[in-house]
Amino acid sequence: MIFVNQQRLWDTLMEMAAIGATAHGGSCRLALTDDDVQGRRCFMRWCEEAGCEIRIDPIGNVFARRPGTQPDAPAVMCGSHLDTQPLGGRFDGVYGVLAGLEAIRTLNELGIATRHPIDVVAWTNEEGSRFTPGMMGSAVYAGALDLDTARERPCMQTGVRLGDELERTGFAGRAREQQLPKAYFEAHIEQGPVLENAGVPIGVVTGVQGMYELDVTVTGFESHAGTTPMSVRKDAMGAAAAMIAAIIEHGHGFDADARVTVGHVACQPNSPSTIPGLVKFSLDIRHPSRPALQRLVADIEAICLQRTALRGTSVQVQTVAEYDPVVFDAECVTRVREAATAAGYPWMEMCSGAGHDAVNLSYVAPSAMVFVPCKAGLSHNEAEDADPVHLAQGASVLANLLADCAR
Ligand code: HGY
Ligand code: MN
Ligand code: MN
Repeated sequence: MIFVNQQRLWDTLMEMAAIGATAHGGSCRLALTDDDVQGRRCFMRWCEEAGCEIRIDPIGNVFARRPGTQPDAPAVMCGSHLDTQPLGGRFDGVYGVLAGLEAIRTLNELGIATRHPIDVVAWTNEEGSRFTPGMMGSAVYAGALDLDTARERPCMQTGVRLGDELERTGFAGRAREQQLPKAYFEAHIEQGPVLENAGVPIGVVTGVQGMYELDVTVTGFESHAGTTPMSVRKDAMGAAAAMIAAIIEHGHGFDADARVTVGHVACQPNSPSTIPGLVKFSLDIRHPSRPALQRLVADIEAICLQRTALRGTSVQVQTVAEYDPVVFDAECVTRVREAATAAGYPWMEMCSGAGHDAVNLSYVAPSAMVFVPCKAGLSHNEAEDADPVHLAQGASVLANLLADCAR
């Protein structure tokens, strides 16, 4: 059995968390901002110090390779993301990347060589907080999203194109991946309360629930707030507010597994005394069952059309990304279970409520995930926290998975 260095993993996580640290103990490294770049460069330096070769692909994914003894053998890959939510925690994504680095440092220390190379990957823009859709770098890698489409996506805050940010930051790489990995493993905090409530340190993740990301655009007509009678105004905000209230209500009533979120709203011209002519909002809709998810999305589209008729506005609903529920590779899941058992850690099987880069990787390579608990199940919050012991246990499981699969 291989056991990683708990203190070194924690110190590395805290050093990364200090980049873009927020007022209440979290991190803010939005994709391809200067803070994200600083985090990426720090990761690259650590990997080079651990003897890895770095390559960067055209969407900015960073691959750090620990060479194998048979260089042409396909790599065993692990990874996650270094970008965060605007008020993000210190562990979401970062843990999976730095657990991979810690696994490599441990293999180096123990003098363990593997036949297959091991790749640790930091995927670009997993969070989708500046540019939608999320899980973007892994989607482009897996061929689920076209590179040119991704490069054209505008920043929701400033309008700058993602492609321009890749050029500005020097992360529009040239590496074209020739060979798919033998397998992909991603370690992550659970981001929910299941493991903590069960008192179990390791989640063996069997799949991920389905998800739709939609953009809704409500178009009205800008006019004066004081002079335009209520009866004739085309109020995009009035229509959007009615839609959002009805959509969220529908999510509450649908069933216990439904998840419906409006997390981003933008209004034009965003001035108190002008009736808004344009409102855009995001829809994040999830469900573990594919038929139920499709019913939920169809219901919500119908709600948008009904509410728009009320205020003389028009509505456009655009699908930004859609993911069916994923079932991970049975052999990879078995490997996770066996690695946890061999290490002597209690484990339980579970489905992920959050989306992960492993969803995209599962389309092109046998994949699975390892979860560890987080405090009170809290994530996408600055107070997100995790126990250093659990983090090391998950990283030890990952190290054994990588070493065994790459042997
Ligand atoms: O939204 C999610 O599930 C993840 O943070 N990408
Ligand atoms: Mn994540
Ligand atoms: Mn996240």
